[in-house]
Amino acid sequence: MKLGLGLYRHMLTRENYQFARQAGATHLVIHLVDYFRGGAHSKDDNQPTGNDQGWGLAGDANQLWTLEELVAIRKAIEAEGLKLEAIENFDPAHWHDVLLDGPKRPQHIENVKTLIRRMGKAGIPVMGYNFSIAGVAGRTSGPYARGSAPSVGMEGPVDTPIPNGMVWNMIYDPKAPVGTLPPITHEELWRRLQRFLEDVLPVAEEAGVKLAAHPDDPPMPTVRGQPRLVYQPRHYQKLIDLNLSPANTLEFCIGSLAEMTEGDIYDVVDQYSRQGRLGYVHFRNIRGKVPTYKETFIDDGDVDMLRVLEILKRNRFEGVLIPDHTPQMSCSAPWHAGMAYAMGYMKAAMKTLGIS
Ligand SMILES: [Mn+2]
Repeated sequence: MKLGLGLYRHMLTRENYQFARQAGATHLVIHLVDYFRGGAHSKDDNQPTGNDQGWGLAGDANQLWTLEELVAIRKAIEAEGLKLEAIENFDPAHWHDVLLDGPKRPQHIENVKTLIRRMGKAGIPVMGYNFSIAGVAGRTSGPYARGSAPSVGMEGPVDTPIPNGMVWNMIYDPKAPVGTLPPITHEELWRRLQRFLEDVLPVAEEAGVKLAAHPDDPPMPTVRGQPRLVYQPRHYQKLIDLNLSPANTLEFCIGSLAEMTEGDIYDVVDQYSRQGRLGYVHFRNIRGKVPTYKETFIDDGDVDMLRVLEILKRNRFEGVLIPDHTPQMSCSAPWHAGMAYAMGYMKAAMKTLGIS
């Protein structure tokens, strides 16, 4: 097992690569979608929650991530002694009609295939994604964690409809006609996922890239009037069984799984790690269940993280663990301090269990 750190787009700097290495990381997971562009949250916040308008504007629909930029980022990361393990999340600008089954779907499937081929060429082995209409919406932020540390959570369901031109909590068309997205059924959303996997997984296999699916965050049956796919642990089995390609893997989020109302988190970790289908792991702790839960410091939630690690070890998980999100700490570098705390805990836990 390997220790990694996740960095948002605006954090892809030499200083942050060095910070990750200093905190014990050997691997990085990076975001190329900018969740902080023109939205309600500033870059200082580093914990996007957004409002009814989501995180803000999606990227440039006509500009896919280029092979050159992917290679340049990988090299800059390697220059600081780290490996680039994964990119997390597609930009809604590039694939919104895959999620929405809209008129641009053929072009958007080609976009996804192109991005995966470029990742393969650039030597980036995993693509994390979240097949969701509402995306990470409906969370609140506040002084929820130990010592009044700012954190995120949920305080009841959010069912405000999604405006036209928005998907996955980002605006891809600011000029869309006034109105809201019509609701669809759970079955329809599963059908869209199945088509996506059938179209893209053969390309991923050929490119040597694994797709890794994040569960719904927050894991509610519906958010903003739209269905969710993986809001109970058993839905992950359905996702794996939909397509037997070895490139069909999971971005296994302990936090989101523990927020779900069904299942025992240790059984869930055992069930999926035993099948060898974990792409990488979000190693995060929480307190409570949907629709009222809070993200906590890694040692302070409902989940015994050492026990989770023990199960992953027993089932021979060889991939990367990252802290996902953490509460922010009261100092001049709130995000970095929170991450350094989680990384130190994870490093010590791994050492205790004899994981190198
Ligand atoms: Mn996660």
